[in-house]
Amino acid sequence: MSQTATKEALTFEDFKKEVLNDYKIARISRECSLLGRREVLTGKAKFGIFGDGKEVPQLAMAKAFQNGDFRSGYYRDQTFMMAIGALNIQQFFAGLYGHPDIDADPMSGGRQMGGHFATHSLDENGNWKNLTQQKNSSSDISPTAGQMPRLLGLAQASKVYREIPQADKKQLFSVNGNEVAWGTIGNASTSEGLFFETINAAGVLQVPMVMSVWDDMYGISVHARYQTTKESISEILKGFQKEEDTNGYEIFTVKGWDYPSLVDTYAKASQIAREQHIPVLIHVQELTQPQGHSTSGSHERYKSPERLQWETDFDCIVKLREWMIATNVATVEELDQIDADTKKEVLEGKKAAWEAYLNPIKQEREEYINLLNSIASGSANKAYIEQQIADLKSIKEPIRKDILSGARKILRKIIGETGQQTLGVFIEDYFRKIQPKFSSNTYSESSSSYKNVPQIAAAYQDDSQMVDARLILRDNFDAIFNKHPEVLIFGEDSGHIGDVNQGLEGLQEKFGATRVADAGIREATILGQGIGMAMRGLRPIAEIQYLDYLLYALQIMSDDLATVQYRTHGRQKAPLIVRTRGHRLEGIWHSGSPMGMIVNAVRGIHVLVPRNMTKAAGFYNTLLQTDEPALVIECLNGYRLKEKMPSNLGTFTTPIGEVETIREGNDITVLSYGSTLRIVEQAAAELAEIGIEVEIIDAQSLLPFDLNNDTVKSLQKTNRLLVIDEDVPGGASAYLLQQVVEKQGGYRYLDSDPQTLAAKEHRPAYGTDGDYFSKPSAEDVFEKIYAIMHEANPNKFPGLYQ
Ligand SMILES: Cc1ncc(C[n+]2csc(CCOP(=O)(O)OP(=O)(O)O)c2C)c(N)n1
Ligand SMILES: [Mg+2]
Repeated sequence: MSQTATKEALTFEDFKKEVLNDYKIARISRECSLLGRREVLTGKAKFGIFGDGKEVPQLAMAKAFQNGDFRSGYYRDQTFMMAIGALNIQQFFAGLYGHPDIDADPMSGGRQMGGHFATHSLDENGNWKNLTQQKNSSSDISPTAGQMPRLLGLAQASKVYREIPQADKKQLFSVNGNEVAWGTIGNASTSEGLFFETINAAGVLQVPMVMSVWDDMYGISVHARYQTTKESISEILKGFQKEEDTNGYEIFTVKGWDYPSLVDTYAKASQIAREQHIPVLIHVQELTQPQGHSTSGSHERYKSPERLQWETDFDCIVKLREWMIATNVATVEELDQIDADTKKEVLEGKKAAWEAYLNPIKQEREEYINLLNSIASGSANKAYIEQQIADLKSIKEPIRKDILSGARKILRKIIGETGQQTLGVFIEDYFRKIQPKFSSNTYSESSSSYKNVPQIAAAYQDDSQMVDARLILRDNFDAIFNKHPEVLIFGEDSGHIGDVNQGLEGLQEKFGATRVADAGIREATILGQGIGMAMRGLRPIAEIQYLDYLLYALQIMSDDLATVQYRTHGRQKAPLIVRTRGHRLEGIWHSGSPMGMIVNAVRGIHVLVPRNMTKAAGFYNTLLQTDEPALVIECLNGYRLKEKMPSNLGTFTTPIGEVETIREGNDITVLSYGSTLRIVEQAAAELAEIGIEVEIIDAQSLLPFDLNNDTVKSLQKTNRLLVIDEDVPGGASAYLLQQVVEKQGGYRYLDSDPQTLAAKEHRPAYGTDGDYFSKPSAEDVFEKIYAIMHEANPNKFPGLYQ
């Protein structure tokens, strides 16, 4: 053989090996899907949604996927995860069973149903790993297209790092911005607004994003003709095609069963996105769903016999196999051997996963039964307990609920017996041990938690000036940008004019249009930009112009941002700061204060409501020292009020989770926050004139609220509580009441009804009278407090309206 021929032969051998390996991964993945479905149908797992029918394009995507890259995808991507080495058979089944251990189920530690994938960006202490040396997947969420906004940010991070390499201080996140963010989405889910919003934004931003649409013509039972105009997403997105002198996309279409074309297309897409930062859309057509959508239904109900036959014929693995035989990559015998081997391998992996899941529980059951036996022997309820033991023993595959629910029932029966204490201790210990498996990591548990941020008060000099409060924010942001190269801010009108209230005035000129940037009117993807960039080590501040428009972003805050740490068991984080401004100003959509809705939707995110701009600036300074996401709501009517300019800009902090007493008094405690405080202060001054001394507490941090229990200490002195805000009745005021009366035990100190004063139930009307008749006024506050005092001491405070 000549040298060239040897080389060619070698290359063919290498190629063959690679394809055979791909085939093997596809087969493993398929076997997992088939066996996974059976595990659900036999009751071992609760629900299954699998990647069968989508294996081959994912192999192609994995080939183009490099270290440092990120995936943001959905539940069909098991083959991809296997191909990049992030998911093995045992882990796949651990996820399906819900094994609540992050080492067994690295995707979520049993918290998410199977099919929701992730890699670990953080080590077990919450410190960043070097993401440039591993293949990364952001953690999936179930709401369809919810992965899209985050994808935009993951892609944008590369662009930012290419331009500002010093933002990657420890070189953990990027090598010259060469990383591609790979999105996957089902054809039907492209109907969601989030998909279109993301597509447009990425076209504007020109970021290295490759969006794959897995098209199987269906979204559960609903055919493409009800989903997509012209039944083709690539067809209708043609206007996004980049032309010579325009921005835009490269758009490819490819058949999902055509292995060589797929490999080719993905290689091209990767290069275009990686090198030129041009987004790419790959419409992968003619995919199938061999087992239907999920374990909850069967596709024979809605697919025609012809369609079902076509799906059998065009199954991507069948086609890959045909191609391998036709091109002499493998013989039928070789492939049959692989099929047989993988079947065995998957079966073994499944068994190992089941045992690893079940054995600890069985062990716990055994220990519990031993304890019960000893309790039974001295119990008047011996027969009952023994029956319980027999019942529990008869369960072939016990779960922890079986143990606990039985134990708690027995406890009620044996009150007063010697075994009561033993069993009580067992139950409490068991909860202490097991509960964290299901409840840890709602907030950061790392050393960068807000709890560890040192407090620094705002400092003033003799000649410190009273200034328009917006200047404090502006100059503090200036200090922040100087101090932290990884910080960037973006939002509607945030760049060129420096935000609608000029809190960023002049900063774009100083720090550049990447760090202080205008964004399109698209709140959900502004939020997503922030999530994705924060997941890649930047410290984004996403600006939502007005609190009233946060609703567009609230879904993604709630579903994605708030759950990042929880759903990854602390192995991913997105320390994004969301900046907005709200509370009373003018009319229905510029006076909103829907704080109850927000605090109930975003547990996992800090919700901070500073009463002035110094407090707000202090919150930003605190947050940049933590690794947690937060929402900061500035007072819309406070930018032009005067505040004293601190001298330690960028340094002073406002504590998270602490209240501040801003007026002392003995008669009643008024708890409030934000813009309402100024009205409360005015009323308090008027009440002082008639001998009622109000203690005013600024909540300032709604999530978390008053961790030192300072409010209840105030109640111990005043014995009266009124919570005032401008949310709807029963909104955040009800939340605060629950915190003080129930959580802090405030009811014990009350001599009067605890009450709330909120805005009207409707949205605030326009104009000064609209405000007066919609939101609490100083007179409302005065009279509400007066009425409480009247009830307590009618002689001293005769009724106002008789
Ligand atoms: C926002 C939202 N609405 C509805 C659902 C329920 N749901 C889950 S998957 C799905 C169909 C998705 O179809 P497609 O995007 O084509 O993906 P495929 O499953 O076909 O791969 C629906 C309606 C959901 N998860 N999220
Ligand atoms: Mg589909």
